[in-house]
Amino acid sequence: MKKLLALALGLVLVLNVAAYADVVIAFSQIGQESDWRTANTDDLKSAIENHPGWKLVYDDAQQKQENQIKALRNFITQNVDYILFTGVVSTGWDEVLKEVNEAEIPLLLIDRMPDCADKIEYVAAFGGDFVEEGRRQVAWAGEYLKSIGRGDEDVNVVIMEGTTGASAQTGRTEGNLKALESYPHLKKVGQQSGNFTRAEGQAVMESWLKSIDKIDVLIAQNDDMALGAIDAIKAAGKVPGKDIIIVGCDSVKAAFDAIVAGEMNCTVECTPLYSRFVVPTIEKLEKGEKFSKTVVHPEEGVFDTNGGIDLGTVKSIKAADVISQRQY
Ligand code: GZL
Repeated sequence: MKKLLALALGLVLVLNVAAYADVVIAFSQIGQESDWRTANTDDLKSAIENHPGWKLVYDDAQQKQENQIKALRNFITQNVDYILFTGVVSTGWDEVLKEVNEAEIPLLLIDRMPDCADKIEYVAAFGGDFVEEGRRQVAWAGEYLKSIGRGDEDVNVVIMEGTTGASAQTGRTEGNLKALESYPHLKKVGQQSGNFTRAEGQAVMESWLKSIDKIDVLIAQNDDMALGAIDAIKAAGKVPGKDIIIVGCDSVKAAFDAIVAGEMNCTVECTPLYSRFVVPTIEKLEKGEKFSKTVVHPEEGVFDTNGGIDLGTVKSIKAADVISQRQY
């Protein structure tokens, strides 16, 4: 009788533990280089940590690829249930992501795509259409200048690129340069990386202000670099948003504040809020649903001083009209 009781008790214990076994979701994050990245991290961490029965294993790589590779291998060793991954650069992931595949851990690509995406297995990918975002930045500048009667004036444009080799940088640069072909009066006089950070954006603009006679338009591939450039422009005694037209990307709150203050002219949206895609995908996977490598590019907006600039795929919205609704 005692043995039977002990057996029953053991069974209840095992069932109990099994019922509460967490789904372990590992997230290899690039770092904390920008407001966009912070919003992306906060959104995914809180959604996973607050989900019943889910546990987060998080790694901040401080923008170093070797740290991400180490983190991915640790996730494999810990035999986590899912891996979320966005790469600081696009190359150098083939081997470690194949190891993730061999470990049969479902991989979800967030934000940036690795170049080896076609050679590895992943469940789904969620990220901006970076080429279109780059196109929109230059098209906005071209259309804005036309709207203020400067469409036929040759103007000098500098392009401040994101982290060299990141898919967000390569995509936006492709979109920037392609769009310049449609606006022959926009003359590119500078192109340099500010590594997606405010400090480096300020440093690059400081050096440009010393080395380039006249800058009329700054295309900054994220808002943090645009805000750093604004600091440099003001320190040089020039008026940002007027002497130099400033177009950012990401649509973070600080950019809306700068636009409303008249120090910035436009920001092209690229949402960092991916939990709305990731959570339902994992919930479906937990129920046994299958996926075939879907890629989702969320629809985005363009925000500027006055609104109404038609970019073909989207018309700009007046930043002051929506600033109170912005979440990050
Ligand atoms: C874009 C993302 C970029 C942002 C930057 O999806 O990868 O990285 O534009 C961030 O702000 O650093």
